[in-house]
Amino acid sequence: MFDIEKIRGDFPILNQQVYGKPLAYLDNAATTQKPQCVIDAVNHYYTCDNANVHRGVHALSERATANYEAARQRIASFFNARSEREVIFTRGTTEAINLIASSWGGAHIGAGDEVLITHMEHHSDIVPWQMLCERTGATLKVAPINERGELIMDAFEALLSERTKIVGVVHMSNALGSINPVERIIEKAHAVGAKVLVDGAQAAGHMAVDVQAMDCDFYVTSAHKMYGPTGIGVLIGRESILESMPPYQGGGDMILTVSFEKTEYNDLPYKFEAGTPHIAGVIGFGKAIEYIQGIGFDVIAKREKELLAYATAKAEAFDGLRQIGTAAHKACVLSFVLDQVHPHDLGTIVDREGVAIRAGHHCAMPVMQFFKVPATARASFSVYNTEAEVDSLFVALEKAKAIFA
Ligand code: 7TS
Repeated sequence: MFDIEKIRGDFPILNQQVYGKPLAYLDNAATTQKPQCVIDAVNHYYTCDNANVHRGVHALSERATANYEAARQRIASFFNARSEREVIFTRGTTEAINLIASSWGGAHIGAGDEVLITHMEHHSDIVPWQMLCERTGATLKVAPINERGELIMDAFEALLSERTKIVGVVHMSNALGSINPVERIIEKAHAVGAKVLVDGAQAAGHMAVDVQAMDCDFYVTSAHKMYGPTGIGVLIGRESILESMPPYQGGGDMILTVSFEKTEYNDLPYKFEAGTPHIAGVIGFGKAIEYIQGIGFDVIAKREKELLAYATAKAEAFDGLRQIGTAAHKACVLSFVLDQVHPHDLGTIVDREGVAIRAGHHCAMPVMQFFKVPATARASFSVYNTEAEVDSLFVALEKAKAIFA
């Protein structure tokens, strides 16, 4: 049985007022809130176990290392990685994509090669590829989207050729909510010999991801969008590919031996984890995954689908509101513009009503350019949200409309 009061009780931050109004936190695509168990896990690490990992001989370091590696195991099994060797901790999605573009791209991309992305990528799946192309003389190709905010598959396939070396595709768009047919994309890309990186920053907290079934080469995501801490994320890569890649950064922990003549790199996954990692973050990430598993994606997805349907029906009935992103297959995101009200003004007015949304380009400026809007207002939902919070949003929108009428 789904017990919303129990779930909301897990998130202490939700129980507060802003400007004298109950908080309605509808900015989950930017970052989700953290349940008490994640806060406690981070707190416990610093209170009882704080020590560096992989190097100490003392009890605290052994405990810290055991908890750090247990989190890796949990995350490996959550994403169905082939082994923990495929699970590399990064600062987040952004760093993971930069790691691939720099390390894999640096080794495999040259003049005349092509990198293929889509028009709905987040800047973090655009700019690292632009930097790579600038460095190597490769070309960045962009697969188009339609007016609903869906990838045009025929056009995507037509852009694939033996020149395509890697495809970067977002699993779920943060600006539109569109969910891409990643399995089909991967199958088509592999048919021309291209590798595929899937940006799972938005998707991984909302749906089960099985990297083996998906058959992606790289899957990347951020813990903070799945109830975990900020500053920590993961790159799951195919072991054979990771083995062939040079390290991204040099330093401690990523080596076996160092001399001035020759340095021997460490095995996977440590080869890509230079320096003292975000130990508390990893432990908190592991706990966040445990929290998700405790509720289950069947429950989470059903609840979030209900919320999106409820909000979408209200949006359709709202005079002067234009939705940006109406894909047949979408989740959790209601992006929109209101006649005569700039999204930033909208964001500020609804904030005064206790409703937290995001207004802006959502680090997806090409999406804004496609829809010919400077920005959108975006409400994004999580399992702990309620229909009453959606109602608060629409009451606040009515106020904004009245102010600007
Ligand atoms: N990719 C997608 C699809 C995203 O939504 C984001 C963050 C990133 C990559 C980057 O993740 P990071 O954890 O490395 O920053 N998206 C958003 C958002 O929509 N609002 O704030 C951050």
